[in-house]
Amino acid sequence: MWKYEIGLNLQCSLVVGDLDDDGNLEIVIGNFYNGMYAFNGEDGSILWEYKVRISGVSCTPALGDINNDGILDVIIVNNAEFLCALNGKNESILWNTTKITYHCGSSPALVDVDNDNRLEIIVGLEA
Ligand SMILES: [Ca+2]
Ligand SMILES: [Ca+2]
Ligand SMILES: [Ca+2]
Repeated sequence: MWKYEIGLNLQCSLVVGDLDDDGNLEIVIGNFYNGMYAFNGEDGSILWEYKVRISGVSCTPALGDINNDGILDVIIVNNAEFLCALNGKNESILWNTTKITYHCGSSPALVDVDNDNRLEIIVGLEA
């Protein structure tokens, strides 16, 4: 159907979700050097591209509506150990944490652990 040469050093898996609420799935994937891409699944065109500050992405991103606005958000851990939340529709930054002290080699998980209908973000850190 289509293909896109994303560059060297893909270390994470892709995730799929309807980021812009048009009924078609998008594909989200991170590049070790550059950052994140969201592709329109129906034709492979780029919905958005987000340059991660300092370094790229080696962990699979997580998709979920963390601010309950009806739009899927993209949660990223980048290689400089920043946790970042993007609006899935237009890659605007919802928030960006300060540096996580330890290396994070896993993907974030989104779960409502306290049953308040708001998702929590769980990341594993390497001590
Ligand atoms: Ca879509
Ligand atoms: Ca949202
Ligand atoms: Ca919660």
